[in-house]
Amino acid sequence: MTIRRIEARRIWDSRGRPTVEVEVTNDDASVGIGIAPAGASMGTREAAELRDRGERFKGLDVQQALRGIEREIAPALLGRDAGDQAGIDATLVALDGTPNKARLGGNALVATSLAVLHAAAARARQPLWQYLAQGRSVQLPLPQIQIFGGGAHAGRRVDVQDFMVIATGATSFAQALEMTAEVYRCAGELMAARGPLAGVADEGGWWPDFKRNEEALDTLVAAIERAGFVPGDEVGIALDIAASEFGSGGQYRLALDNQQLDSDGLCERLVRWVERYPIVSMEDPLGEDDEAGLVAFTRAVGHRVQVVGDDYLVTDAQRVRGAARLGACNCVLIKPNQAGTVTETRAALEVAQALGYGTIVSARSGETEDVAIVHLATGWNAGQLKVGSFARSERMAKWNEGVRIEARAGAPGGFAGRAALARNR
Ligand code: 2PG
Ligand code: MG
Repeated sequence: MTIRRIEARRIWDSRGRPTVEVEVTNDDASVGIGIAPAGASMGTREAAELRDRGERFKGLDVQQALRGIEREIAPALLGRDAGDQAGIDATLVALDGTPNKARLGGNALVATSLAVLHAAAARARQPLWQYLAQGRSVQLPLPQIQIFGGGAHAGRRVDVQDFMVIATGATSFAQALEMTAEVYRCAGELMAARGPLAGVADEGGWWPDFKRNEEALDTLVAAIERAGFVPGDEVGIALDIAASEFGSGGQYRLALDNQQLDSDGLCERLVRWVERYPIVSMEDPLGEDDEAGLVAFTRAVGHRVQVVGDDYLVTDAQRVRGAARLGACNCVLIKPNQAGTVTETRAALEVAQALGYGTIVSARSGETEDVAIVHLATGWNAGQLKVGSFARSERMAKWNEGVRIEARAGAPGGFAGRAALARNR
């Protein structure tokens, strides 16, 4: 059974920006659709997006990426077997020919690669998660859900990017969402009570109308309690510091707190937060090039807190191996468009799992109705899933897909729960 048709088109993401969609049709008329998401806080080593530049849509149009798919990618893939994901992804990488996928574009490649994957699952007449699980016992992931959005997703209103919660007391995916829904609502009520409720940030979290970064943490703890949960025990805090966005060369500027910190200073500050607040997970605590800082932070708190590498590891198997040699982080954020193909994404995840690292499949701040990552997180048994907040349908579509998977058949292994959180032994 072979690929009969490949079509590429421009659609629009959750920020109203152009993005790439690819539709792959097999001989038997089964179809797969893949869509490229887009980040705002991006690691410098991510697969590069191909954007048109110029005046139109602030330079973000994707006509060149579409042309590359039509003229080069489609002719190379027609007649190939959609089930040969590794072979097809190797062709995509070779066709592009650059180390960072800049020529054909990481956006063109990831949309194509995901479309091929969907087409293969459709041909097998299986839900994507089941096609990926291949009979293995897999679990529904533990969700990490944003309550306040900050950093690059909220006009840098606060320095920290994601203030999230993890329902560590939940025993099912559905229950984790129920608990989070209450915390999200209570956080909104607290914001409204203390002044202007200024709307939501890019991923649907409440707009962070705070005077200090720690005020967000205090409010989050209050929201967890107001929702009737024990902070840390039933609902824990997860932060994405996204430190590369406010520092480089080991120097960091917390604009909201009007403080300049070096690597040790930021590390100490975050260790203090871990001691004072019910934090269970912290992502990108130091900048992507501050390897010594990441090692020091992991050494200090990695035994009790999950330390996640995003901008630092960019879903790259080689970089994950390097981090493990040094002892930096104990968990890897997995984003297909950072790698550029499904096969490279999976390689990063499998290397992380083999090294005893936790894994979190993650959406981007620019998303669509595409729900593929929920299936990747389940079928690959990643253990955790990060999608943004509990509002806006590009986010809710993904949470709802998890509810459907759980309600229909359920993953054979059940729900990953708090055991999925990584901690150094
Ligand atoms: C991140 C993501 C999602 P972006 O940093 O983890 O929150 O943001 O897609 O903008 O890189
Ligand atoms: Mg991040």
